[in-house]
Amino acid sequence: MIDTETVAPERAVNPWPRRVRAAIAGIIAALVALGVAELIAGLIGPNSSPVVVVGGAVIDVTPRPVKDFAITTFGESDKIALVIGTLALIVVFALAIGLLSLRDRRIGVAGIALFGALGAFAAFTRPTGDILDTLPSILGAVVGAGALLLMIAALTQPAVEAADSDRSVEARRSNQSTGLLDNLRQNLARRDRKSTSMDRRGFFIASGVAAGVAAITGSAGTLIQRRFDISNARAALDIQTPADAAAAVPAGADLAAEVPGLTPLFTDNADFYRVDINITVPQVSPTDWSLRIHGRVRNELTFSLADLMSRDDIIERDITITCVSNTVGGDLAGSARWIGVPLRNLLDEAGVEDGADQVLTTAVDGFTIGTPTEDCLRTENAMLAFAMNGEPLPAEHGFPVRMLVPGLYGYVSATKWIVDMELTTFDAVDPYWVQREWDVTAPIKISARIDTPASVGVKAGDLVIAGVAWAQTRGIDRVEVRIDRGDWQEAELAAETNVQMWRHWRLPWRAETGQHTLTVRATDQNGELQTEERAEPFPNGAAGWHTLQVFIQ
Ligand SMILES: Nc1nc2c(c(=O)[nH]1)N[C@H]1C(S)=C(S)[C@@H](COP(=O)(O)O)O[C@H]1N2
Ligand SMILES: [Mo]
Repeated sequence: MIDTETVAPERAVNPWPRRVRAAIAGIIAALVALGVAELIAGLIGPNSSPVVVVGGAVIDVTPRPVKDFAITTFGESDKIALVIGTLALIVVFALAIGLLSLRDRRIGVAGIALFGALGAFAAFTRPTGDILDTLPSILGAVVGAGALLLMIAALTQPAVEAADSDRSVEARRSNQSTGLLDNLRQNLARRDRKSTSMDRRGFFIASGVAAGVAAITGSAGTLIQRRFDISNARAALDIQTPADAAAAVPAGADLAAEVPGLTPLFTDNADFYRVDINITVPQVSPTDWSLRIHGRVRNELTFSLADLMSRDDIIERDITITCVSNTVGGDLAGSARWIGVPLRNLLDEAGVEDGADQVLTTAVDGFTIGTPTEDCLRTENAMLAFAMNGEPLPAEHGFPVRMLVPGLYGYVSATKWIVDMELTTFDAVDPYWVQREWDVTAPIKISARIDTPASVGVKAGDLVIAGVAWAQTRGIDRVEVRIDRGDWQEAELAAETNVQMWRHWRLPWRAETGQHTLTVRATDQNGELQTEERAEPFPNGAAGWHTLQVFIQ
């Protein structure tokens, strides 16, 4: 950095010009503010951390095309990308605040106050926010501003006064006798001689202490926040296979062992795609959890987790779920063995009133989903699930309870961390994504994906083209593959697990060296052929045939 402000002698002595130190002061002040805020958030609750609330607010107001871009570009890492982007912005602002403070420290304080106000506003306006949640941002900003003032003072004050109290007392005394002007002259002379080394030392002490405060408060906050972690409570839950267990997977349904590169029939929990609006994973205590069913019902009901888990109508089913943001050939789909309570039974107990056409569910993250009441009542295996592949639901996938309605995209059916179910109408309320212009109802479209061979690095010879196809609730009837400009060839369909699961398919291929184009299309059991016409995910799911360019060596 080029420094034009400092005088030549200082530059000669000090390798870090004043502006650089001011910028560092800005960054350290920001870290102090964030550290203190994390500590307070540790006392109040993780949903009051400024990083979390500001990130959440940013996600909420991000225009749809940007959000789509983030989900498809960064995939699972969209949240990490957001956090890194936010931190980069904070660093730039903090640098600017430090530099401007050198000119006028009121600007610096105003800058930090603005940040604090933003954090407090975001915390208060979060769906789950209240006035207490503004404290981390406010207190963080106050302490951060104090740290900034101390560091900037060390940079700009005549250091000799601050450092040498004897002299300043003497100076004050002489003030009275010899007058202000003389004294000023003396001071300036001393400052010329000493300021360089002294303000350096003062600054290093001030910034070192501040950095220490940031580190201690930040790590203490992170440690304290661990007490909100539910992993122990989750591990303590005992998942039993219910009497109404999933049907055995038929022989020949799973081709993954025979075809390298093919997606497993069941997705490991650890590999399961995750899509939601949260930066951090909501932590819901299973003992505190309850679900209220209310609105246009005859009997308002409340269930605890124990209530649900001890029922005698529990089912276990294999279901593939899919995100509406999945692009053609994308991987925002996964299959699991779920255990839960049939939604129909719970709604019957509540007694749905006529005309209540929307089941509006709300989660702890404030997210809302609207599902047609008709689908909740009629779709086989629509459930409130509490287990996934033999374990309690992972925190990422909605622990302790989530909703599943086979055949509908996640944003209209798959409420994770669900706590509230209100029977209402579509006219009365728009849920989260509908407010952002996605379609009100969204059945999953017929899809087929080529998993293997890979686009590059494959040698000529006898290969297998294989993948998955899904059309939940209708089932897959046929998969066809076209190689280059050839005719459509019918692929071998693996045995069907059930109509709510995706299905493996494969086609042997004698591949010759060169570039080839592979295209796949599926037909569902209603006889409907997957449309060739391309559609983007917005507003109700991507469409079109998956096409893959492969280079055979
Ligand atoms: N509480 C909550 N539930 C949610 C969401 C969310 O943002 N918050 N996202 C939905 C969307 S868009 C999808 S595709 C599925 C994804 O479920 P998964 O992360 O378990 O794969 O969760 C749904 N349930
Ligand atoms: Mo989704």
